[in-house]
Amino acid sequence: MEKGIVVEVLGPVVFVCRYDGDHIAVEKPYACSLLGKKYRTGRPVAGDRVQFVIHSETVQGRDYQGVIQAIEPRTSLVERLEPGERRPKPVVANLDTLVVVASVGAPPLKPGLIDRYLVCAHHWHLEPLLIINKWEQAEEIDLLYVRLYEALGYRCIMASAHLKIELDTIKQTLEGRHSAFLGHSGVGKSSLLNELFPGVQLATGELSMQSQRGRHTTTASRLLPFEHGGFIIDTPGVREFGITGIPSQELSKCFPEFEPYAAQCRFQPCSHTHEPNCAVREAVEADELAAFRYQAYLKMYSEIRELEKSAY
Ligand SMILES: Nc1nc2c(ncn2[C@@H]2O[C@H](COP(=O)(O)OP(=O)(O)OP(=O)(O)O)[C@@H](O)[C@H]2O)c(=O)[nH]1
Ligand SMILES: [Mg+2]
Ligand SMILES: [Zn+2]
Repeated sequence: MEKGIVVEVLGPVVFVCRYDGDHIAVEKPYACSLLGKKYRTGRPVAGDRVQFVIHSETVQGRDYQGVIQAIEPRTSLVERLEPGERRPKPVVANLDTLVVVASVGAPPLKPGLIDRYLVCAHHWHLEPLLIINKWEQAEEIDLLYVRLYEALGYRCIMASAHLKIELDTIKQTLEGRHSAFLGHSGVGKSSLLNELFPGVQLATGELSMQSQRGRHTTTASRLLPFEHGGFIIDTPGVREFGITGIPSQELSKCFPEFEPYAAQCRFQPCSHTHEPNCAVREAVEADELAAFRYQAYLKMYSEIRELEKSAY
């Protein structure tokens, strides 16, 4: 039996490199098959640690070089709900750092989406990092948002894949870490990774002229190992990110700036939506808390409540 890490999943084929917990072997990944529905965690995703047996066989006309025997327990799992879906879609596992990639210009900076990823990072105790790409197109409003996130304690790197700005900072920050690039389609996740990992040629896409949105160029997550340890996983971009797996009463803990106020609410617990003498709402009204963050909270809260109600 070998220990490995899942670098990519393409349909029924799970690509695995050997991994001793420290170093990912520099090798062509083994194309592995799955043992039916035998895994408690469901299907493996990029970042999963697995046990596999190296063994050649042909199944349904496909050549495999191994079989996955078990998926090891996950330390974290980023999952999302697609619009209209009920079942969460797992995206990546076992991160220690969640990198939210956004862009300015096209697609424009979307704080509402950034906040969803930040919530996810807090829930799983992942270190958040914000990368704002295409910074050569930044306008005043973009800098304003960056300053707000920085004031909340989030580290922001303003970068440009095209002009090769801040690429060394990104590399130095993420080397040795287990991270993934998550964000809206078309912000330049794959473009940045092509610059950070010479020799890797991820597909990158044009923005559609009509909508100025990304076109979902990346369709499967792909793990890229650093030479001296750690990795970054490229993930397919989204248009929306439905929160899943976070109970409504835990949501406000994922907004760290609410915490000092939440302790002073009259009702405990307080949902900070309608209760009288809610210190969080009062702080928003007094401009002590950023209104856009509170709006993001309310939106996510009502979405989660809807799901919770319909689950009964
Ligand atoms: N102006 C500008 N354009 C960039 C920059 N980086 C990437 N782009 C362009 O943005 C578009 C989308 O880039 P991708 O790397 O495919 O974006 P992505 O985030 O991987 O998109 P998905 O795979 O769909 O999630 C391409 O046309 C890139 O050339 C940049 O720094 N500045
Ligand atoms: Mg991509
Ligand atoms: Zn409250």
